[in-house]
Amino acid sequence: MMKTMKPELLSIHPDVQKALDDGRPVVALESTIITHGMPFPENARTAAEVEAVVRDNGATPATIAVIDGVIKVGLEAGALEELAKAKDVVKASGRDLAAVMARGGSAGTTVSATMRIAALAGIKVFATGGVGGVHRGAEETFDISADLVELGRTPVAVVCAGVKSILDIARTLEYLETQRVPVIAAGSDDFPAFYTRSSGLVADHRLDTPEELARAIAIHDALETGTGMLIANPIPEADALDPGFIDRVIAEAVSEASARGMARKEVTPFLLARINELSNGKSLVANIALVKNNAALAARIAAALAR
Ligand code: PSU
Ligand code: MN
Repeated sequence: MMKTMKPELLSIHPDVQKALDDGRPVVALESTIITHGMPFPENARTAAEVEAVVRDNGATPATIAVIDGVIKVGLEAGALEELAKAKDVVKASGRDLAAVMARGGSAGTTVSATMRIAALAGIKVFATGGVGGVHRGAEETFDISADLVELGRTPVAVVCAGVKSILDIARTLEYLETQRVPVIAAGSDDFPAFYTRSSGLVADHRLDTPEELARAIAIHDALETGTGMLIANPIPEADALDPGFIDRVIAEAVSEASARGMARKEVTPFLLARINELSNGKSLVANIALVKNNAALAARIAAALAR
């Protein structure tokens, strides 16, 4: 499996390694959501709670990050807390890993980097909040997340709550179609929009149970297309935000970002922080709820896959 990554570069936590060796379910978790997606201390609390949700639903959590030049698959509680507090960590997509590791640095891993590492470690299911996508105005800025490219070439199933309307959702779905990435809504006809249960766009496919989703992953794997899968799990009804309210907040944040000339990897963290401020923390509460909801579904899918 790990052909080129020596243990001194990629270290798998013994609990995770044992679960993998025994064929028990494992769920990968990203860390940019901790380092750049949420403020301290909510980020630290959420990271620990998400791991607990994965365990409660029958799987072993493997939070992935780079610590002092080493990729960690599965973090100790102390390391998670330190990462959540740290100010000098890099937001690493897959392309950033080599340079950060070469200088012994630390990084939160985005969806693209976490997928790559999960694939190396042999983990098939990954839970997050939202994936990156095609940004609004991408025809001018060319801002398309590396997450989408990775989904097109790394066979890991990513459970998310759809795509935020900081992005151009329709174009994001077009890109995923071109990249041959199956997009499946869990228990819904519509593709969800992160803070709300519907983006107004119909999802390509709907499957209703963890067992069906696991079957789809197994079949997709057998097809050997090499692509990932996007499983879009709508935010629970009780936690969803009012669409009119959050749309106004997002529009304001997006226009501030472009007025300030935000570009490249700064765009998404800036928007998330601004949306949290402009919504008086409501977006963060919703974000935490949907991540836990995704962690629970991912654990159930991983459990079904292991059976
Ligand atoms: N969306 C969120 N929270 C996040 C991110 C996206 O609601 O924390 C992070 C994820 O790690 C995702 C990354 O992979 O942002 C995408 O960044 P970019 O748009 O720069 O590709
Ligand atoms: Mn970008």
